[in-house]
Amino acid sequence: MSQRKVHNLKAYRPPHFLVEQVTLTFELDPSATRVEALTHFKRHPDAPTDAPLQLHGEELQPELLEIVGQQERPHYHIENDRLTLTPPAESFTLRCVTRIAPDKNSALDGLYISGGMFCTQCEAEGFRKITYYPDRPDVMAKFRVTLIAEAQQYPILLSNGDKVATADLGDGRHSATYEDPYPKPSYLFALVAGDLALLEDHYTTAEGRKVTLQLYSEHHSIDQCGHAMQALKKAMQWEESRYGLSYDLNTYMIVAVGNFNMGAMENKGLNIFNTKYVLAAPHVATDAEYEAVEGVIAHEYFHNWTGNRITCRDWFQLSLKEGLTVYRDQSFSADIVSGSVQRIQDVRLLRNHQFPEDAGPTAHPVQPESYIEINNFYTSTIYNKGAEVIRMLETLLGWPIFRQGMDLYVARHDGQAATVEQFICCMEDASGRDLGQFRLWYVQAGTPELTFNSLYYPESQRYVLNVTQVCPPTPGQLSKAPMHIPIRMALLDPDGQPQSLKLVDGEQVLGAETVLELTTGEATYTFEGVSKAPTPSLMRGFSAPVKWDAALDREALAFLWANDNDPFNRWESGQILAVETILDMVGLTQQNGELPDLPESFAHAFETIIKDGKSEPALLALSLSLPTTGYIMDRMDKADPHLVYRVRQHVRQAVASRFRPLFLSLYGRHYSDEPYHYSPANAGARALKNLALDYLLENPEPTVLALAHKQFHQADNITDWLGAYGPLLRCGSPSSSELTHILYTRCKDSANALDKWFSTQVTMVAGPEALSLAKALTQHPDFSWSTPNKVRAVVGSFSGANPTAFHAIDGSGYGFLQEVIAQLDEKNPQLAARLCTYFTRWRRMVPELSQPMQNALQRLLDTPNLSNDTYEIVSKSLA
Ligand code: 0A1
Ligand code: ZN
Repeated sequence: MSQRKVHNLKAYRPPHFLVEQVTLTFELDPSATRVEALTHFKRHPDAPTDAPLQLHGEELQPELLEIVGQQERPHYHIENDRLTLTPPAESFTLRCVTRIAPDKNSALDGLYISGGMFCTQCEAEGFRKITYYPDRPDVMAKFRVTLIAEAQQYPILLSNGDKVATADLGDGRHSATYEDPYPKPSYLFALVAGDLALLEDHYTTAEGRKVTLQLYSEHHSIDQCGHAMQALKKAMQWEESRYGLSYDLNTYMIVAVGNFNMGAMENKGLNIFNTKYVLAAPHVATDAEYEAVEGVIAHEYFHNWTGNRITCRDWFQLSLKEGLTVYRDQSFSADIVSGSVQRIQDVRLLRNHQFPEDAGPTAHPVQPESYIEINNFYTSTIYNKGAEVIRMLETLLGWPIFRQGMDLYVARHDGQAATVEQFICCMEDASGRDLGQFRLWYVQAGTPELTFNSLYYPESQRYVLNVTQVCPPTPGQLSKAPMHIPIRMALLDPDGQPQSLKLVDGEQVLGAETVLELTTGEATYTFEGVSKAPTPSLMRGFSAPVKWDAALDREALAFLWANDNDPFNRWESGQILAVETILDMVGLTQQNGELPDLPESFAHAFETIIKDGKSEPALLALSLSLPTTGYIMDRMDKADPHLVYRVRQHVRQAVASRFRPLFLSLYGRHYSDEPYHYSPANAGARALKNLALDYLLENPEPTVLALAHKQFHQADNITDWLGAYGPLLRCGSPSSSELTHILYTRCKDSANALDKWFSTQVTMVAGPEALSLAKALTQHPDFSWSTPNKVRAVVGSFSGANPTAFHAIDGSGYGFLQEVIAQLDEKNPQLAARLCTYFTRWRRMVPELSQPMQNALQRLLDTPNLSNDTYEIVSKSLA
């Protein structure tokens, strides 16, 4: 790691020069775009008078560099992607001309071309690939941007802010000039030029200002933008009513691009989106994607306040905008879809991605201390754990005070580049509380583990709850201090009703549910007046991002699965029961060499749930889903994916045959011939119906096969096509290749639909065949290594969603991924580095797998000219 530059939070220093105004002129040409930057610098009031000006610039050469109004050329030198210049005065304007080749930019960072249009991605450090500039978020400037391009090929020219001028240049080219009145860091700069179709609408803000909403996409997909437009309007309205914050420019633009490394980007007034999170039509997007479009549209919109108006001082503060914005988009989705379903999905995401990250070699705090490549830190820890930390603040302070803290944050820091510390100070000032210990959530990595123990004393009607917390060591942090953990809890009576709570020596009766605040390594709470032996319902709503052992027996878990009035805990209890049952069966299989029968206790509990007529269908679908192979593996010291997969499948088959009539009836009840219409209720019904079909196809006898074929042939939407096609493929139905062909013809005109055609195949075909299929699909004419969505669809799905194929005992799956990463690293380091995360769990695998996984990582480390991105993940994984 020694040769690579490490960036440290402790080394933060304010910039020597600030930028008041930057005027950019782009003469757009795919292979030779000319960029002229006129940047007006002013010395920072606290900077030493002899401090030089330092600008970032990567893969650039200045064609011209001069101080405006000065004859002689300035003294400068360029070293290690930095241009250092002796400033001529306290304030001056620098003219800099660079020439760049967007058509060669395969990293999709900076200015590049996607589907024939010019577009940009400047977060985190892409702007320095466009021109020399202080490319750091604490330098906020007003931008004026002129775009010049061939009028015929690029009729649409867009940049941040308001369009203030247009011109026909008379030589076949035209221009447009934009001004953004809000000072912003360079990472929020964006431009787009292309032949795009437009969907336009309007929104009137709470103050009565009319905002024009524009959604741009390629012509053939503009009719798929309506859902995103509705989502945008809902998000604008929601933020006004929940936070009193309105949009601040005249126009809000969103452009959908096919080649994009991430989900979307919140550039001021001009969001650029991966098409996956904009386009929605019944034959193109699944129900889950309809929901994701709403969530991501809202996320980017909410960044306008939490990210753009108030940005980050430096990249160590990334979670200041990301954790907070994820928390806000999750609350939005909870309000427009379903609070309980949203919560369960958010927790599943956290457990499947963030928990393994926190338990592995790349674990880092929500506020990291150091990094080699900032692009590696757009992680589940920064985003999802960051959101949980904000949510805990809301839990601890209560919504009204939390909202006052938010108001204070906006009032104090609007227009600034702020820090996590400043955010917490606002919450302290609004609440009058000391959040000193709470700050540990930002600086300590690792997932705390709670252990509960309890005893009921019927004579005294007292209930004693003891809890301990420990946080396992993580790289660079061997011991941890106790955290401030909110424990939302209730005590349920035998009818499942919460009993009212009163702590011994406590002044007040706490009501039916309370939040205990654990601040020490161990604490004991004694409740009095508990008239009936209770079942504790702990960590309700997943009140903290921790693991816990509630020390409940199977009977209590089954009771909670059926009766807890907290929907999250109802689901959670079923998951724990399933994990414990499967792990027991794994143990027995290891001992006896054969699969044991499904325990009756689990079957009974499952039957109660499947017969539950009260729960909303979406919730029931989640409740009946077994934990993923990955999640179960995370509970083992040394994980064997093949064994876990086998046992999990065995449980699925056992449940499926035992409850066949019940699944058939669920299927029938939720089947609909109505034309597709997305709504949370319809999506829930389809989810439950497709879950039933998925179970039924574990035993593919003729009636069930007929149902699946009928659905596949008659449905008018991709959710139902895949709901039938995926399990048919898994069960090896003889019709598979014909269905694959039919599905291809239905999907071939939509890149996003095709992505699912690719990914379903590599996910559902089990065993060694999957690898040859994945390899063959990378040769398919519709596959492209330059499109991250395609790489994720094939290579990502193979590595992340097909455990038996990826973890093939001969190491062939690892070899495939390793070769792909090594090749991709030259073209697109960000994408390559993300794929490395499939290797990071190697130490926790059984030896026959951890060795070949380690070897694959070592081969990667030995690859010449490895990017910083891939180097950082690989070297940390091996350390
Ligand atoms: N800020 C965006 C995500 C994003 C981050 C990095 C990118 O390139 C390295 C691109 C997008 C968001 O949170 O939506
Ligand atoms: Zn974000």
